[in-house]
Amino acid sequence: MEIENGYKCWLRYKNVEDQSVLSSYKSFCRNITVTKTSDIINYALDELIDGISSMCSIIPTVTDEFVEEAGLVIGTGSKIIDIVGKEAFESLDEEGYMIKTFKSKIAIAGKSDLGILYGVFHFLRILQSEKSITNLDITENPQNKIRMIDHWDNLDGTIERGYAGNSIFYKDNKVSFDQIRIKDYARLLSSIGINAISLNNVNVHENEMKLITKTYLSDIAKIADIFRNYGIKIFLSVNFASPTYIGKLLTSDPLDFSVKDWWKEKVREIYEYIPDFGGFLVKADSEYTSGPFAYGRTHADGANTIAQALGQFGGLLIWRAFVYKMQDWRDRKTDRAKAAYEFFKPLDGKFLDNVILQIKNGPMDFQVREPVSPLFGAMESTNQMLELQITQEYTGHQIDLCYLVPQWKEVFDFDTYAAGRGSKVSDVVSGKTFKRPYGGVAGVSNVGDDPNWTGHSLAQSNLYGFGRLAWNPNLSSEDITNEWVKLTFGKDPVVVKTISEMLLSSWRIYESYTSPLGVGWMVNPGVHYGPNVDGYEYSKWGTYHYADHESIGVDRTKATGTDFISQYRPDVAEIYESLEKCPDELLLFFHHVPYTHRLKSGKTVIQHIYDSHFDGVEKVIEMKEKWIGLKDHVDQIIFDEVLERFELQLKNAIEWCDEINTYFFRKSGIKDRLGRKIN
Ligand code: GCV
Repeated sequence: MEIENGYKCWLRYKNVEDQSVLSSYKSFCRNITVTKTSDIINYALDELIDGISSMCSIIPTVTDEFVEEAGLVIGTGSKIIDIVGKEAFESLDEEGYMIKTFKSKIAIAGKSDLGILYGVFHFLRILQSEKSITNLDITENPQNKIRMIDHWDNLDGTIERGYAGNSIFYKDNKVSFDQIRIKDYARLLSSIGINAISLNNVNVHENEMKLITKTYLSDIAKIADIFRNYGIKIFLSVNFASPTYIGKLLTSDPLDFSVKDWWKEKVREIYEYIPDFGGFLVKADSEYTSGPFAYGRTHADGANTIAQALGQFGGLLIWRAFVYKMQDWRDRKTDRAKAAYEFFKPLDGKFLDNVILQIKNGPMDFQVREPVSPLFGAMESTNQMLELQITQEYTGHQIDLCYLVPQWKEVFDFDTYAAGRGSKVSDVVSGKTFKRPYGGVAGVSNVGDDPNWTGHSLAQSNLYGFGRLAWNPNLSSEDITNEWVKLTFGKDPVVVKTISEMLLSSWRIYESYTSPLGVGWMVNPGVHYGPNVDGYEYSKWGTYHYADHESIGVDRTKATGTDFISQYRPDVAEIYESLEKCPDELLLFFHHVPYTHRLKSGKTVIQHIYDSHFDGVEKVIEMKEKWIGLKDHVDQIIFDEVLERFELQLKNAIEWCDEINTYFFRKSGIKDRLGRKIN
């Protein structure tokens, strides 16, 4: 038997166990008719044949002609349209697909090759779940045009905020990759609908700046060749000051004609190597990166110059809104949370149509709990993309289990009121709310060269869930979770129930021992793992909790605080402004309150801090025990390696509990109502 170490992730294609299901699969899958050929279709076909032979132990015959016998029919054209119905087919988007059973045939139809590939992956997902295929009638269109993975990989092979080994693209300042591995990565990403990938860190250091030079472009083009077969376009992060650093110009001023020409020429050169190049991703004027401010220009000036160059070839410019300034911890009026809105809102309508503003989900920085950024929906005439962090920087380093789909769902479902009630973030970023030409979702990758891709095997669920939500943000957390567990571990009900429950509760468990009531930032500086209550308190980063002996939290109200709250639309602002209405989990993000303040839960703030930390430790113990109960149900390697991580997680949770509870007991002098041991 093959030893499973997690490499195949959710594309394991295990033998179908249910015999009646298997015999139905065999009869439908024995013949495949393909009505079209292209590279993408050939790869789709390979995947289908591999999947079917592995799951059903038959090798299907493939023809390009319609046959009388039962079988799968894949592609486009009149005979397929007859099966799926003309009207329904016409209504498909460019990347959409239909899967329909008609008598003894199943058609997988799409308008484009990519749509057909996505349809094939969906069909394989159905087979993997051992569901009936006798009556399929599925129509799917992606809700977001751009569904992107952002790698923070450096040329030396390290990964910024990477917790699963080194880069799969670079080593020792060279592009260096295993073709099979990249192909498998492309398969994994395409199977969840990803269609764009940025290949390097948004912090573009000296070496990585040269990725857009001849020295590296032919190698980057080789990576693009692999991803292209799976419908994934390549993007690169570039340094705003490239004209000066690699072009040797005297300036990188975006309004200077030599700079404009330099970008045009650079882009032209890139398209010679990669004709379908996606575009650039830019982090400018942020955390010491170069940007337009150095030349007295705005971010719109900066973005438009580069976008114009890309526009000649249909390329996109993704510009990050993660811009803020360093500050003085003594200054309680300046508020980092306000920065992105203050910089970008006045620029609404000033960006070219191929610029997309990429906004982190929260106004600070991927904390365990933050409110949704008020910038979503604030810019009606600007394309917007949501940036999520799949890699677990503040959420446990892929040591602690923290499944982020429930967090992301809250973000997608958040009502911005941007165009009245019901203007969800998902509709703003898809472009629907303001009828924008572009929009989508990007996730910072959690992948490295560890055998199982993500370090913690269960962290694969975050990558999977990200892709599924980027395709359709209306899917429920429960459905995505269930789907992932079954594809990865099989149908065993004990496994499905246990792992699903574990995943679905894990974010709140992590929150309970690390970030009470939305406070955030009580982590070890730089590392962002493990407790350090005052680690960021007296720093320049704008990341404070303001705890004293009586009270804690950041007053961001209009009445008495930084007035961050006014950046939200009035219906939202009213809720956050009011102590009574503000949800408990965000209380300390928005308000500075005494430890004795009573929450909606009925507990005081201090008692909540004590309880949630003790409770967090208990819950981690329970998760670990439940995992041990799965010993004979999951693959040995995966079992051992996850158990090891649970042991580390427990140590971490105990550390957090002891340090946080002790800190606040010493600070406040208020005893735990339940008299538990606090040092
Ligand atoms: C890529 C945070 C992280 C940095 C990251 C930055 C960003 O500050 O700690 O590692 O840099 O966000 O998103 O640009």
